[in-house]
Amino acid sequence: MSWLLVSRGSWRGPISPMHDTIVGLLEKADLALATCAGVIEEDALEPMARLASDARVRISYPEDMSVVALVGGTGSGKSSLANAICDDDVAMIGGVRPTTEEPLAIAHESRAGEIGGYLGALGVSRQTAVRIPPWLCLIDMPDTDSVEIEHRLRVEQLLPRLDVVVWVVDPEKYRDAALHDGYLKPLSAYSKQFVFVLNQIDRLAPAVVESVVVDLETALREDGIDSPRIVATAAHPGSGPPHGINDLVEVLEETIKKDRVFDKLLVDLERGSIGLLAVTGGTGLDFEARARTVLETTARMVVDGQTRSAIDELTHFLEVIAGESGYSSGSKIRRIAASAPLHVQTAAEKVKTPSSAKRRLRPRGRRRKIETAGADQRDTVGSLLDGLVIDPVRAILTARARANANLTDLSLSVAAARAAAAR
Ligand SMILES: Nc1nc2c(ncn2[C@@H]2O[C@H](COP(=O)(O)OP(=O)(O)OP(=O)(O)O)[C@@H](O)[C@H]2O)c(=O)[nH]1
Ligand SMILES: [Mg+2]
Repeated sequence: MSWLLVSRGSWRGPISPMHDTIVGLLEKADLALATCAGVIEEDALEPMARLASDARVRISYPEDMSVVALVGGTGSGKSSLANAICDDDVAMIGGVRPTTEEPLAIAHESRAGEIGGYLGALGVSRQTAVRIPPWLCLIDMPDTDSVEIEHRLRVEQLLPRLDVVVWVVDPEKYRDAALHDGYLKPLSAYSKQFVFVLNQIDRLAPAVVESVVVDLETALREDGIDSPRIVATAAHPGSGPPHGINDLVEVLEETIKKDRVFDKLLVDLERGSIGLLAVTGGTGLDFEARARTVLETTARMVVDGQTRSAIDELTHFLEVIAGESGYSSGSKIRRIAASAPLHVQTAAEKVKTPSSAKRRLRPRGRRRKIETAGADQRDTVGSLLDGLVIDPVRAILTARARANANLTDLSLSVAAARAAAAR
């Protein structure tokens, strides 16, 4: 992959060609969000809006530095791993659990300033600069299985905004259901951004390590993670130096190499747009033809004095369309359906139909006149109901179709960008 050197005021390192693609996708996301406003409830739009704004913040910071978090249960050895990677005692490790209360960010001395603003935006205020690889910004996180509910919330809040997550497990808890069901299964779409560490292998007989790694791999595959990257380490063994740390750094470097910052954003955007497409999809294509038929039937019923049947016909149609539309469009259409009887009655008042019985008694010439008058009346009723009832529904469906078109465009563009990134 070629890298461009682009000046961005203060130089922040090379910008990947994917940068422009992401900027373009975020513009499409903005457009889609704007057209979804009023079509989809704000609550449903919020995750996508947050995602787009988070992504914008992320790409304004160096893409050749990756924010890598150490995540896992208490006592698995996250802080010990951070220390071993830095070859320094930056993080407190301990026997009193949970030890790490607040996330601690660790970056290279020469580059800490470049990423500090992003860490601040993530709410990571404890930051330290040491000699770790310059492409790495490590975050030692509080535990995921904590009795301290705040720890869990912190981790869950940060997870979507990290570039790479290192899941640290130990030989006892690597099959912990809370980890697999609570985190890994729901997050398996992001597995390209995951690295797994089986720590504390010094506590296992050497002959057993391999089988535990295989068992962990099986558990991860069951979570939907196809090719998990697993590294076996001893960050702070009972005796001797740490083990497997270089392997871990190598795997991290490999994971980060290929535009991983962007992979994550693409997965997020794809998930977001597909989720919203499900809300806006479906209805609309044959609406006009169906509406015309219903208006003709309803108008005929009104002119024939069958107001009750006309009301039933029209409201039934609106209920069907509301059901097909669902979500907030559905409830808006249902509100229109509720006011439809009133409009049908107004239309009936307007044309005051002579009964068909009376019509049959009239002489031929007059009857023809009445038939013409009936057609006029049907037109009057039809266009009245079209304006009062069908038009507002049409407006709702048009807005929905516009939102759907923009979301489709976004999701197709994201899929194309993902395919290009995979090549
Ligand atoms: N034997 C052995 N002990 C380890 C290893 N790594 C860490 N420990 C010990 O495990 C305990 C917990 O380590 P920490 O690094 O504090 O664990 P943590 O995951 O940061 O824990 P929290 O901050 O509570 O989430 C400490 O007593 C460490 O000395 C290892 O590889 N082998
Ligand atoms: Mg810790």
